[in-house]
Amino acid sequence: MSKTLPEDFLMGGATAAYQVEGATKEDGKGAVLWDDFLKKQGRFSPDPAADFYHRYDTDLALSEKYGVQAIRVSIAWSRIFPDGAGAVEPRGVDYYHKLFASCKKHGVEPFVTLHHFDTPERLHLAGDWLSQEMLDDFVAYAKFCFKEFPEVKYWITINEPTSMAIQQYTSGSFPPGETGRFDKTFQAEHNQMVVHAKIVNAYKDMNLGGKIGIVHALQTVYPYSDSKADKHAADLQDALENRLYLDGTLAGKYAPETLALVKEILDSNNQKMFSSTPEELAELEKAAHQLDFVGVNNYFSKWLREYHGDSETVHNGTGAKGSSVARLHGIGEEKKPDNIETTDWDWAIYPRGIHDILMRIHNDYPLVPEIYITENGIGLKESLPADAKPGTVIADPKRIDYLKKYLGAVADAISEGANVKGYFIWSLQDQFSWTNGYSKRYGLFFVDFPTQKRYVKQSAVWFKQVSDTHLISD
Ligand code: BGP
Repeated sequence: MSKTLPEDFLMGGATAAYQVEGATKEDGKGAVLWDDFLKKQGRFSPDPAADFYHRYDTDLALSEKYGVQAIRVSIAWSRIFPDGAGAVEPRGVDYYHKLFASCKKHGVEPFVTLHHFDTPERLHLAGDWLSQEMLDDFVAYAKFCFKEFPEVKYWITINEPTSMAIQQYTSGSFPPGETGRFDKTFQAEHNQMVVHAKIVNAYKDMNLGGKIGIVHALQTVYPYSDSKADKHAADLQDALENRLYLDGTLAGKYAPETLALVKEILDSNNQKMFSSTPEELAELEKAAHQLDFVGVNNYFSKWLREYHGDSETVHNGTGAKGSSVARLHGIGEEKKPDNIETTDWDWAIYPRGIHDILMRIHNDYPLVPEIYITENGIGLKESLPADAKPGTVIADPKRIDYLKKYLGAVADAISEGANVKGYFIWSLQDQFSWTNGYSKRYGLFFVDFPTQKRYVKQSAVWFKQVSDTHLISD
């Protein structure tokens, strides 16, 4: 049976500055935490990415043609303030004005993120989200953007604070690459929530008439079995990835049960609880009452079982199916039930997960008025057919199947009361992935990276049909 989406449901495509723009050394752009980290790793370069810095108009024209009504872009902080603070680079400011003008020309609404994993290098070296200097400079940069870009009507403060903190300090796949530091992870999460709250409150004081939200990675966590121990492992993992953050940003206060789970993780690892002040907690509470929307990034779900050994994580960054390992001391071990289908990167395809996380927000966090799916999609190994010509449409049935199931689950959540206003596919076009380089493709539009030519995928044709009709057919 086909499912229906509301008439005003927005269909969008998502990008992030560092993953699409390329031109990392052009027009005075300052260095970011990734530049050196990737160079030392020597696996892949962030240039040219999808060369969006020069080709945004082409991609926005494609968006217009294929029913993409909105686009998630992020501003690269270091294009505006190359050093994170101080002197402004006018060429960076000009670029974003031109990008937003092109959005307007093509009738594509920009949703603009202020920080999408790309901390300026100086501030990263100063301690990133653990440093007060970074937090202060981020507020100043945000206020600058609000004044400079009145054409933007939808702002997002931070993309995925938890996944950034976890990958920086627990699993080590993001710079600075530390592992097992739950204390730093939770402190960085708390700090990001506080600075997010300050920015929401400042934006509301400025009365600019737009909307402001935050984007969170919410991968649903389930127990592997019905045993008490597995259920507790799932609760601990959920506290680390979802609950602390949902409490802090959507309820404006941490529930005592959430804090008890966090403390249990830290105690098991002999690490200190994160610190907070009454002023910070008041800021969180105020912001939660003013937040316009929450963005949900959901790709997969996790199943947890009890585990008492040492922490061990192996990140599958190559698409070698079955190579991931995730066992955290004081939390649990990830183990998928046998019947769950996975991608080559071991991400569980489980549409029920997106439904369940939407219903959880709807039921447990009623303060937040609107929800957007700000990222969802499937990474695949795809290549250009040898006989491809301009106009060749690339077949990607697996993506269409994934999107049908996930969008269908979103439609179910809407019919059960969740106020979901739109859906952004990750990603608009193929782009650079932080830990997977160029081999994990997500786009509606195929990018032949050596030539930077774009080819339409069949999923884009399917997407346009959904955007035009609001019907998800079988
Ligand atoms: C999200 C990020 C995106 C994007 C996506 C896909 O966590 O916000 O920036 O990278 O995940 O992840 P990956 O590139 O690892 O497949």
